[in-house]
Amino acid sequence: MISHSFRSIDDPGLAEEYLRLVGDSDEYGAILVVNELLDAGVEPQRIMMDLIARTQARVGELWAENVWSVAREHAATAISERALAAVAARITVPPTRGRITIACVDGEWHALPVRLLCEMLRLDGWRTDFLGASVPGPHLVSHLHQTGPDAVALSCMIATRLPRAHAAITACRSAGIPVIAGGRGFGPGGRYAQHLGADAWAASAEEAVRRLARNWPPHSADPQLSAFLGDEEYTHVVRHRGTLISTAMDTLMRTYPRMRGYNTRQMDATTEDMTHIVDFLASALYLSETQIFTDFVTWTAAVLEARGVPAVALRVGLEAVRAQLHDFPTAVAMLNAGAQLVK
Ligand code: B12
Repeated sequence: MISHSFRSIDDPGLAEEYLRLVGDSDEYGAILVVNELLDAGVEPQRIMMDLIARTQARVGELWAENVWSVAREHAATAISERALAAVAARITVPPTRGRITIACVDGEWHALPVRLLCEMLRLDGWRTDFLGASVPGPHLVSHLHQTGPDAVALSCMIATRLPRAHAAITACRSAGIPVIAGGRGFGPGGRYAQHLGADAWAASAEEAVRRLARNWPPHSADPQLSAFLGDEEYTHVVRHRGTLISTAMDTLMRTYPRMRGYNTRQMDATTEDMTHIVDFLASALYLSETQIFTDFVTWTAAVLEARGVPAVALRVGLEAVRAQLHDFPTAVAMLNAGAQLVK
């Protein structure tokens, strides 16, 4: 039953009510709120950024804190996608600026942040080609050859995808198309984006709109293109990824007795955590950036704590990977730096 009527994005209670609706799988109610705001003359950009995007960030926190289940997060995200589509469907802006291809890097499934970006750019007069989640590099490049855009907007929300992001950035720039990068995977202030050769980076869709509206294409130096930054340590970790994970699981089983009582779901979650340890380590090695790994450890420790998993489990997991990499000093140093963060 709908008992409210919202007329401004700053209305008291709007954020909580909208979060309640998406958390209750009330798609009808959420879309009604969005339509009410549009009817009251609220700018669509404000609805997208201040309501839909902000709510999604809150959904992520609730999931990380173990207050909301994965299923509830998925349901809420599906409603956010529908609410965004409802806003987009109400407004048509003729393209006046240029054409931009928008895609997530290979293996990156967070499509909603770039969908928000896509709609914000469309409202600013760009013609957008939205390719969505996980676009393999070669397919992205053939799309560019077919459509000849003025820019590529590439999203990476999880740092494990950075090596793929690098290959994609290199391929786009080799095809003569400048790249704007974004998403939290590119690190604080987007510093990994620059390292990987992107022409520009923006923290948010609003910033990207401003960045692309002025001074585009950028006058970047001729790129020193190299599709690969990894060294011997990175190559070893990637090549032996499966063994590193399975051996670490065996070691955990021996050295962390509590695991012997795990049910299938707990075993799956532990395998996923071990997989993340190895994948974030590989990315950190690829970019020679210890912070990629330490940020991951800090985040994982908080997520595990919220789920009642003691810190010692993560420490033992890090140790189980380190024991297999004693001939690789950079990897060992990164694993040690991570272990120091786990109290
Ligand atoms: C929904 C969601 C998912 C959904 C995505 C569905 C979809 N259709 O998008 C699914 C279930 C697939 C998912 C999966 C995973 N997720 Co997730 N997810 C989220 C969640 C809750 C919301 C994402 C979102 O829509 N955010 C809202 C937008 C608006 O966020 P935003 O970052 O501010 O977006 C802006 C900028 O990033 C920027 N931007 C983004 N891309 C680009 C690109 C360009 C070119 C530019 C200029 C700007 C730009 O513009 C956006 C708009 O302003 C976040 C939590 C969060 N706080 O974001 C976690 C989150 C991103 N996920 C996380 C994780 C860990 C995962 C998984 C690894 C979980 C797992 N165990 O499997 C997988 C990884 C999947 C993969 N390989 O991609 C973590 C990442 C933590 C970390 N260490 O990096 C987060 C932060 C959750 C958390 N609090 O811990 N996830």
